[in-house]
Amino acid sequence: MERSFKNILVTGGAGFIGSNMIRYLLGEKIDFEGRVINLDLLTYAGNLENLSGVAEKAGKRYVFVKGDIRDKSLVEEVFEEFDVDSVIHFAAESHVDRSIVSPDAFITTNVIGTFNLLEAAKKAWEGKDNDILFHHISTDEVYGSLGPHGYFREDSPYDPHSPYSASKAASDHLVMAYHHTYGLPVTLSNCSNNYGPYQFPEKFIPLMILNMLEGKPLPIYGDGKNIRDWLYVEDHNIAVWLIMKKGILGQKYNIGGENEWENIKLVNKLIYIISCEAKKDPELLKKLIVFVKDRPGHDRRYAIDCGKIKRELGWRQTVEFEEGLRRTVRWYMEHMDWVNRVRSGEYMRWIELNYLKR
Ligand code: NAD
Ligand code: TDX
Repeated sequence: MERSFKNILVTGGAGFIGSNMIRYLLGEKIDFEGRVINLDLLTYAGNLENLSGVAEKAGKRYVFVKGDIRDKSLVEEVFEEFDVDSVIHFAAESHVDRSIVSPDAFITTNVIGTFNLLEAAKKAWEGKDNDILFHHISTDEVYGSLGPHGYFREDSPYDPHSPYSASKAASDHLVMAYHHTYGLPVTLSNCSNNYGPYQFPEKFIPLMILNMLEGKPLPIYGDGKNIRDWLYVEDHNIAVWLIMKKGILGQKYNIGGENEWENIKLVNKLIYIISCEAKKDPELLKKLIVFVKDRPGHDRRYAIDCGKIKRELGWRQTVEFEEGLRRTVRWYMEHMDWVNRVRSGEYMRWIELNYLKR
């Protein structure tokens, strides 16, 4: 039997994956007619422009609340006011490099924030047993680093290496503990590296695209042979929705691209695509590559075994990598005004003026 929901609380819905998820939830492609409540603090990574057009089109089916998941009473209020029956918890500090420089917000948002949401869900849902669900969004990084062989499976041991992945691992454990101890209906997914429109330009793919378009250096950490498994963001959203509808309570599902790339090979692929899409000389783009000091504790390889979600829920990746990269490159080329606003902080100032903190 499939679950159905009326009021889905999406945390971090103004970020990269969360905003793509909200477009998906309120779009034509799925069988959801309820309401989405987007709770987001609008940190440097959260941008309401990522949802432009959504509120107007969705009418009463979309509500935005500017707020902090670290604020326990606010989180409880949101559950009560909007009769929340399900949560898709994206909100997090998400950039590994930032977690190395200043880990504090990673601990407070990713760990305490998740704890507050679990407590609020437990309180709000006591006595209810139908179609309620807390879905926690996590990452493959909790499993640590792989050598040249092998894959992360759902039963791989946790071995996080950065303050970011350690904070995500802690939140995963809390989510599972609330299921085992209190019977809270939860599901959890661990996904590999996402790419696509609206990704903040600090992350590898948008950073490389923009630096190529602007003729800036392309900084490659270490020897450039670290490997990531890339998935188009919409395929992540499709997987999350399948888990929410049909996933087994208390279980986790790995989601991955089955698409491993060494960083340096990926940069060369992007050079090829940008030379076609933006009519740039590939030889000049190659000259922009600079090998820089490695990230401390840099994980060597991530690779996901996503056999479980394929077998049990019938999920498949739908966007082939070159097609996804071309779409992404075109999106950034057509949205340079967005890029300039999120990079300059202009948008943040605008938000301060236009949204009163609750
Ligand atoms: P993002 O950094 O683009 O967005 C995070 C969002 O959370 C932003 O809108 C931000 O304003 C909001 N936020 C941050 N702190 C908050 C707080 N205290 N209260 C309320 N809102 C807050 O991140 P993303 O790349 O979209 O990642 C979303 C989730 O997916 C994260 O949990 C991340 O760990 C996970 N994930 C990301 C990837 C990836 O490749 N990007 C892969 C696997 C899992
Ligand atoms: O300038 C760079 N140069 C470089 O070589 C940057 C920003 C990154 N890199 C390397 C580091 C990684 O090997 O590229 C790879 C990808 O880096 P990020 O985009 O920072 O991603 P990663 O560290 O792999 O983490 C991402 O995937 C898992 C997301 O940021 C996390 O939120 C997610 O959980």
